[in-house]
Amino acid sequence: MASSRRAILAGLGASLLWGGPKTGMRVLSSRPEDFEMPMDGFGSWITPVEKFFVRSHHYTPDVKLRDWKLSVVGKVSTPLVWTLDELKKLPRVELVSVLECAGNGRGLYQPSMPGLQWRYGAVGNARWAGVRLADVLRKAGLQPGAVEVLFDGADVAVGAQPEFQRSLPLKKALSPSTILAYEMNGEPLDPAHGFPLRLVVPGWAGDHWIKWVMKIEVRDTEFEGFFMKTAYRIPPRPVLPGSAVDPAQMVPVTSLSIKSVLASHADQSTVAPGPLQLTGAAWSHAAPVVAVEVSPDAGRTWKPATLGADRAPFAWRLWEFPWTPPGEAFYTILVRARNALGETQPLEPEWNPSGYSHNAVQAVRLHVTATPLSPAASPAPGQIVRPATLEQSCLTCHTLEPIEQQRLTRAQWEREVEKMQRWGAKVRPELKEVLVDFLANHYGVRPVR
Ligand code: HEC
Ligand SMILES: Nc1nc2c(c(=O)[nH]1)N[C@H]1C(S)=C(S)[C@@H](COP(=O)(O)O)O[C@H]1N2
Ligand SMILES: [Mo]
Repeated sequence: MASSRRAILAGLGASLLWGGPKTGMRVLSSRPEDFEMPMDGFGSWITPVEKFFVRSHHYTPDVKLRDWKLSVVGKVSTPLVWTLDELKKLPRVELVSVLECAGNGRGLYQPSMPGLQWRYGAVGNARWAGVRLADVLRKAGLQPGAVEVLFDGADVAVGAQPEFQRSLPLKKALSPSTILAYEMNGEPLDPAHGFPLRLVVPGWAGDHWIKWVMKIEVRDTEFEGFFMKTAYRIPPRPVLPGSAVDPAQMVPVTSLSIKSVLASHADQSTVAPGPLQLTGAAWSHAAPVVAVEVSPDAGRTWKPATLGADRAPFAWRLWEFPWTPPGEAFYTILVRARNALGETQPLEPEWNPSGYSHNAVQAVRLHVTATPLSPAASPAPGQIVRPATLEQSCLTCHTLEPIEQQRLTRAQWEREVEKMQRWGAKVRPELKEVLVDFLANHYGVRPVR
């Protein structure tokens, strides 16, 4: 597939898309595009495309429909090569589902680990329309011995970075809710979200939702690529925070965890006495959310929130909780959700080496007072003088954004620089120390609260 994909990319020379951040989004990287949904995105049941988070390991490919075809190959009796119009002749399926990145909440873990520092907004809820993957596979005819289905998108790796390719076990691929979507919220997919075709795997973490799908390969052996065997894995049981775990000892992140977010009020904010409306969203995997509970007193008492009327099997549920603080005080408000299996959220995050699946109960501390303190003057931001080696070695494939959000120890920075060197970063050996010192001094570990 690499050859036909490269042929498409060759047609556009170096003009890869750079859509740029959308209003209100938190930019974790402008290129590759990694944008986090602002907290007000939790205010509507369907997340508008302009607010929907974007997570891309490579640059966004500029796929032209006239060049695009879907091929289905491997352990099938009739390999297929289809245009989008041909694909659209299969029955149309629509569903509303949450899409959440496995790394959502990584920035909340202590100790901190390298990776994009997502907080709450690497998640959204959209209406997807397309065809069942099972219908496509049936047209091609599965051969005996098929065990999994591998997907390849039109995006290409940056430098020597591993290619983003992932597989689904056959059972999940054949699930009636697994679809190849060509529409999001009633419109053709946006380029950042996988135009013209993406995989939708309701209930499973976002890394399974392959964008810009061009090739589907039915396999009789397990795919061993980097994004299956090294990335997106989690220890089967919680480990000592900060420890390293061999990927072979870990299992793939599959189902989402039960989770709720309080979005209406920011942590450590100040409000005047009087009635408040606390609101947010809650979601789970295949088992629906049945309750959201709020504790306005740091966990002593819990009361049910009211769930919104909009619901669908894999969608999030909005919730609201009217609350009048009983007096001026500093309140710690906790929120937790429960699903139909009785699963609920842990009070404390369970650390894992890559910072996946964060679903600990969120605490929002509110200062209720009629006489707010005037905010302390924030210290003038120190002018950071960047060594020339940073520009030359690091700011060629991406900007400073993915670097400056990290809080890593010197040893972690050294490993990060070496990883980038393997991907193609050119670091002069005599300047490596200077570079690592700079990174550790400016983007070092956060002070513990
Ligand atoms: C050959 C291109 C290239 C160069 C040069 C490069 N990077 Fe990267 N880097 C990438 C790509 C691509 C990503 C995004 C990876 C992803 O999202 O999966 C990335 C991501 C990162 C991240 C986010 C965390 C992670 O590991 O994904 C950090 C931190 C980072 N780079 C640091 C650096 C530093 C420091 C340098 C200079 C020594 C550097 N990069 C040079 C390609 C490069
Ligand atoms: N081809 C391709 N598909 C991809 C990715 C990617 O980098 N390349 N990122 C995955 C990850 S990790 C996530 S969380 C979702 C994000 O989808 P979104 O950008 O539409 O929100 O896409 C997935 N599909
Ligand atoms: Mo993700």
